[in-house]
Amino acid sequence: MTAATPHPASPVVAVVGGGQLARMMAPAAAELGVRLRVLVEDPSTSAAQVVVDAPVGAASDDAAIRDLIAPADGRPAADVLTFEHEHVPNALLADLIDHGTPVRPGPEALVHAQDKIVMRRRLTALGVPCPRWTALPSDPAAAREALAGFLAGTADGEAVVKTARGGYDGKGVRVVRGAEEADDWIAAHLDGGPELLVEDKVPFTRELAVLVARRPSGEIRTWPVVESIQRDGVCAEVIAPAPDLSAGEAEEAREVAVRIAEGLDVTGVFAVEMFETTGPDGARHVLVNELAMRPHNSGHWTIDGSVTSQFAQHLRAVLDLPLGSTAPVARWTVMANVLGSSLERLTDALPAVGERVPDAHVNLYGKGVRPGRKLGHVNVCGEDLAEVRRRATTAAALLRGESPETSQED
Ligand code: AIR
Repeated sequence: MTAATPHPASPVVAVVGGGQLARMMAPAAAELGVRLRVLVEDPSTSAAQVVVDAPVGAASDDAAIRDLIAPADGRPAADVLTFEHEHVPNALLADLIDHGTPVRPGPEALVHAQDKIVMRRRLTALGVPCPRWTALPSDPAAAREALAGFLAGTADGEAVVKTARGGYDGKGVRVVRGAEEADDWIAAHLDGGPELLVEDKVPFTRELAVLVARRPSGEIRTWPVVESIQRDGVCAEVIAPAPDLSAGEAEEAREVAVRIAEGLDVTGVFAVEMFETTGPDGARHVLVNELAMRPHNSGHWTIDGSVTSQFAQHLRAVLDLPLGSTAPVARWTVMANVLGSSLERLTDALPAVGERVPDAHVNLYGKGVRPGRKLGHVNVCGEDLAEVRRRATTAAALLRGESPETSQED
C-alpha cells in the first residue's frame, strides 16, 4: 500500500448513473464511511452536485466503466460496481467479474430487469404468478396474427404491448384494442428496435410493491409491503405499509419477492411491482408486473420511515455487510412525488412548505424542470393515515408550484 493512497480503509462503491437514485446514496455513504464514485452523464446531473468523485461518461461506454473501477493517481480501485439504472452493457460486466471486480447485482440477474421477455420466461419457470403473456414473433405478419390471437383471448378485447427492452416509468408500454395499433413498434423491431411482448391488461384492485435486500452471502430482508399509486404510468404516491392488507396477502407478496430474489440470485436492493387482484370469492392475490434491480421509487419512504433506508441497505448489501433492520419507525409513512413543477427553482417553495407542513421530509433532486419529471419527493410519517397523506400531498403540491387547495388528492 502506498503512502499516497487516501483513506485506504474506506471501501469504494462505484455506481453507474448519475440521477436521483445515485444522489440519494450519498448521505448513506457518508454515514457509513463508504466512498462513492459515480459515473455521471454530465457534470450538472443530480448526483454530480453532491458526489465529489463523479467522472463524466456514458453508461454504454465500456472504457468509461473500466476507468470508473480502476485505480488512478493515488485513487484506489473500486471494491464493487453497482448501478442506479439498468441500461448497462452486460457483456462488459461479465468480463469485469472475470478480472476480479465484484458486480452487484451481477449481469445474469440484471438481464431480468433489462429484458421483459427474459424476465417473464424465468418467472414462469419459477412458478411466480404473472399476467398471461406471450412474446411476439419478429415477422410482422406473424406478430400481428399472434397479437390478434392474444386479444381474442382477453376478457374485454384489450391487452398491453410492451417493448422487451428500454422502457421505464410508463415508456415502452401501450394498451391496444386492435393488432394494427402496434404496427409502428412491430416495424421498429424489424428495423433493429426492441422485441415485443403482449400481456393481459390485469383488472387490478391496486398496485403493491415489495422491496427486498439481499447480500452475496444470502442474507435477505424485506420491508413492509407498500401500496403505490400511479398517475399516467408514473408513481405518484406510496403508502407504507399498504392499508388493509391481510397477514396472508402480505406473506404471499413477500414470499413471491423472496422467491424471485433467490431464484435470480439478486444482490443489492431489488423491487418487485405487483398487481393486487380480487377474485369473485373476494380472495386477493398478487401478480408480478415489473422488476427493478436497484433502489426504487417505491422505497423512498424508507429514508424517513424505516430504521434502514433502501440506500444505506443497498450499500451494505453490495459490500456484503450485515443488513440493517427494515422495521418501520412510524405507524404510517406516505411518500408523495413531485412530478414536474411550475416553479423554476423548487427551493422557492421551501418557506411555504416549512410553514404549512413543518414535519415534511423534503428531498429535492437538483434536476432541471420538465413536465412530469421526477424532481423530488416528500415523506410524512404519523399515526393517522388520512392526515399523513394530506400533509404529504400538500407539501408536494407546494413544490409543484400549486396552491394546496388545488392539489390533486384522491
Ligand atoms: N431511474 C432509473 N430507472 C428508473 C428511474 N426513474 C432514475 C435514475 C436515473 C434517473 O431516474 O436515478 O438516473 C433519470 O431521471 P430523468 O428524469 O433524467 O429521466
